[in-house]
Amino acid sequence: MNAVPQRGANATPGTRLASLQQWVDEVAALTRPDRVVWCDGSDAEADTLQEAMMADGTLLPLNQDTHPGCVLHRSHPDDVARVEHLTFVCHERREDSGPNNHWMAPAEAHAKIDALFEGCMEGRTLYVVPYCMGPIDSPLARCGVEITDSPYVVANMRLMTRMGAAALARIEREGDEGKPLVRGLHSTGELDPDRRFIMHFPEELVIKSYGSGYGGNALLGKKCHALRIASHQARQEGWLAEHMLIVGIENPQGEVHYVAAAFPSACGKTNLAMLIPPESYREQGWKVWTVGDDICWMHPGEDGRLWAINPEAGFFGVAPGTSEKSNPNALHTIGRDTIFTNVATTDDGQPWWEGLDKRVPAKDWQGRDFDPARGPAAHPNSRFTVSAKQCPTFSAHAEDPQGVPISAIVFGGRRSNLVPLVFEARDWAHGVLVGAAMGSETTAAATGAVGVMRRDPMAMKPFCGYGFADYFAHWLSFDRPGAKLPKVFHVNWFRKDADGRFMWPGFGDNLRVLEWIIGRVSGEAAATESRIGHLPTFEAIRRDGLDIEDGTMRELLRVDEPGWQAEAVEVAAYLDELGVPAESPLRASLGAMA
Ligand code: SAT
Ligand code: MN
Repeated sequence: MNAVPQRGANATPGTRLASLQQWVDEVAALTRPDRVVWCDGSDAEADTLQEAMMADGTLLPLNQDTHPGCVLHRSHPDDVARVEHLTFVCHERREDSGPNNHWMAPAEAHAKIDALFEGCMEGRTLYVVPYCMGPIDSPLARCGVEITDSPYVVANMRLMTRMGAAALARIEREGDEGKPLVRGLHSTGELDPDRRFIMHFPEELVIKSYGSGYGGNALLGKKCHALRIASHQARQEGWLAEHMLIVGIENPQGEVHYVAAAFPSACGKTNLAMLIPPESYREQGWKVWTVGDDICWMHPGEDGRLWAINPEAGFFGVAPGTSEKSNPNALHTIGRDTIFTNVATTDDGQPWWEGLDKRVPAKDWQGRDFDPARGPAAHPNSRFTVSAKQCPTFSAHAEDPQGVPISAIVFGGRRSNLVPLVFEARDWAHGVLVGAAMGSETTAAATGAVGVMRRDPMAMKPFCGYGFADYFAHWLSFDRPGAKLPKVFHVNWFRKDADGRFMWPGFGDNLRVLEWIIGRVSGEAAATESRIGHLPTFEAIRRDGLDIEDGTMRELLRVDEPGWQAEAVEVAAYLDELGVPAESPLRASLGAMA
């Protein structure tokens, strides 16, 4: 056994940061790889990695005439999604992880997963991936290092983060200043669902992930670092790490308002982040700019406003349902230099998924001849990984080191009844309550019953790195003298009529609702009061060029009093479940609603 292997011939020479070098050496001694490669993020390195993955079948070619630079990865069929039941948040004290997380004592968790890591990289290469979450020169950005034995993970991290030499330089500089670093260790292991764990140690800023190569389990910069670990750091340092898209809305006067929005999965987050205005709005000069589609870090600025960055550099989006109608910007974005995972293919080697178009695919996501009797051709959670820079609406300010100022925070869910198209919270505490009470009905995309309401506070249920009661208290703490907080709203694009038809067209027409929201921020848009907050007046949402009857619009903006009283009872019970104390301002806000 060679305890500490030599670095590979074509590897960069490691780091001058002794603590980092020591950790990498320790991990190499535990996992026993054949080679250690320090990733520099260069094109040459990416090309070499891609060639090797093409040669061993990790990546498959796609039609280069129609999709230049695009490749296909087929994962193990048992490794296609995040695994919440195997995901642990290991604070020293169980109560710090809250009822919203699976917990294991840190010592036990380390012992359990380290036993799996022992010798797991024999015959493999250990890649050291230094990365920066956020623009490389941003004071709001945070760095990490992921060690992985998966070249597919390296290729994805290169698109999703600022990875390589520049990140390592920042890490070394910050190391000199004694700043902390997030360390993540990942191995695909045997891809055996019985030997799989995703462990987080917030107090140590450590992540350990074994047995999965899937995005949210394996690209440790994403949910593991940028949400679970970062939410814990943010609480300590006075900022917010949120599961939110960031979008800039430009009005005909050329003013841009930035909106951050949280939705549970299957509510069209990526579509909203890349919205194309309806024709009549386009003619007037309205524009929508994409800053991020999944994660938002917000810091209070010296001016009292919240300033936000997107910590990611790319999109890891769900392919099925993406089409010329639902999201032309996304389709354009993924026309080149994209990694597709678990999509189907046409007979001429183009990527294909349900909802794309009317063609019939040749091969399904597992590479078998397509047979509709076996279910969808593309896996329902099939994905594209692509650089955000390729998005036609990518904001010119997305990489501003100071971030963008947030005018409004929007919460939303899929609710077929009760919840109006849009309402505005009365104040910050009420807004936090609206986020805490967020819920969505399950869709066919997830396993289990369809149409069941699941609460998912701020869309953070699987991602909050500490207990929800403490998380809400942290949110409430931003309301302090001098703060100029964004207004908080709730939207619901998914109301259905008695015949089960959607009442609101959604997609680009959602800009009509965003127009009212930013109108409220600038003090121009009209509202009426209700027990659930401020609602648009009947005329306040523009309907020019839209075929919606008055009665439908009235229903979309109606407050169903008995229905909301019943909802308030359920929310109170949910807050009890999460351990929200009786004296929390959330309780008073809820009282005003009931
Ligand atoms: O499944 S991931 O966590 O990788 C992506 C997502 O759920 O947004
Ligand atoms: Mn997400």
